[in-house]
Amino acid sequence: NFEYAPAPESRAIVDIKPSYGLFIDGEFVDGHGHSFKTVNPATEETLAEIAEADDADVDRAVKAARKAFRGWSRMPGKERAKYLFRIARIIQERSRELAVLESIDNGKPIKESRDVDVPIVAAHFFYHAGWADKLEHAGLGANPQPHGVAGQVIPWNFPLLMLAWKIAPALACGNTVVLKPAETTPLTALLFAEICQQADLPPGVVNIVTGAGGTGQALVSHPDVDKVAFTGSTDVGKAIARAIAGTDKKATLELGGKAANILFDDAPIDQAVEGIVSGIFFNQGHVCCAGSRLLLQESVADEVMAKLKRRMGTLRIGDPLDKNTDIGAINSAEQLARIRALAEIGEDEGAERWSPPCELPSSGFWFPPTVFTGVSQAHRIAREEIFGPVLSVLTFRTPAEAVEKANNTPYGLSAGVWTEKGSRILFMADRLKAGVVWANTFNKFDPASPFGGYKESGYGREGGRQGLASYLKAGA
Ligand code: TXE
Repeated sequence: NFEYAPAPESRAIVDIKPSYGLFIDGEFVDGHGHSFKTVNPATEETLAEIAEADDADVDRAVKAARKAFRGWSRMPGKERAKYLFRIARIIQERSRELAVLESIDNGKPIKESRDVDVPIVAAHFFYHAGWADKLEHAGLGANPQPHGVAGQVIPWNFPLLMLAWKIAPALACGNTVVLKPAETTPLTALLFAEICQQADLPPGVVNIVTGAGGTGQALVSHPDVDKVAFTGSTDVGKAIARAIAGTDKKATLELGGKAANILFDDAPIDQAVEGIVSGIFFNQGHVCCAGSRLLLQESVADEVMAKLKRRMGTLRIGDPLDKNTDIGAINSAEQLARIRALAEIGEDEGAERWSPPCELPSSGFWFPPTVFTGVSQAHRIAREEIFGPVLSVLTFRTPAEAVEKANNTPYGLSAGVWTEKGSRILFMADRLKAGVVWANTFNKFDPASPFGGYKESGYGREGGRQGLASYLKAGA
């Protein structure tokens, strides 16, 4: 089921430079440190050489953000709104370019970057532009104030979307930003920097420092950063919490997940199978809220598994720029190694592994859609975030058992419930320890809906009024 259909015309609409500097104080500047390469995960081709910001570069960026804070925070909200609306419109105008670049650097299918990521990115800027002159309604008193300089570190799974989740509310509230994109996906953040220039955003309001974990560490622990926002692994989230302990920095951490997608016997099964498939295979499963555990009511388990396997057999894996592709490339060799290792552990622990027959490209990083049955709660593939296209299936008999199994994880980011019974949706939503519970759908996002976790999935909310409040201090 694999057809390789390169789309050179798509590749041609992006202008990837051989090397990139840092974006500080409204300009691209050279870093003092080393550089690193970003590669196309579908081909392993080097795309560009990227500056690695060292401590002095991070300090320069924080100083630029501090200098810009004075003017930006005092600017009337309706003026800040104009800049955010302008950025949102430019994102729409340059949406094809952004989508293609995102797919090239990240490996995700173009139909996802084009129809999901980039439209939601624009929606985030529009939504927060609307808030910029209405902050007195954020629920924090008549005159809430921004924190100051926000140091933001984001992952590689939704490079532009995570940037929008972080930058749009920060700017709407009058903060200035230094953002570090992930080392494997810096290109769209650097294109966003160009968009800031195009929108005439005052210099220093947004600064982009590229680099790996060391750059992120220097940023979050910089003494002049007032607010830290991080999305990434639970281990790094805990390290950041330790690094800023004892300071007065505010922090929001959005970490891993191991969501249960729970299917009851009265569910609309065909619709549910679509939700299960997109729940785990969307974005190659590189999704913190992915429905990576499927909980099936025993009486329908065989029927669902038969339909699920048939549907998995129709998924097309391959060139991210082919608009028919359903599953693109795994973002990096490191992530592929992690997925492979956990899948092997699943087999060693006795679960049954199945993938549809599929041919994988010979270069690049690929993993077939995979399902494990016969999984018990003790198995590592039922407990640890795999962050790849791998689904672990468990069964249950009663709603209470489903709740117990769904909550039996250190994480608490999301869950899905499939049932025709409204009362059962309420029963489950009330008991599931998850920041979001979807009913008869999965992976739905809206800028007005707060998103965030319980337990080791982190703290704080992004999106909606609650997300906005995390960028404000209570006022008079
Ligand atoms: O994450 P890291 P990795 C999970 C997922 C994945 C695993 C590892 O399970 O398999 O994490 O991915 C920066 N101080 N998630 O290694 O390292 C880093 O440069 C400050 C879930 O890529 O957490 C990057 O910009 N920053 C997740 C960002 O943190 C540091 C999304 C995330 O990278 C740092 C990604 C440090 N000490 C991975 N070390 C989700 N919640 O969606 C690294 N970074």
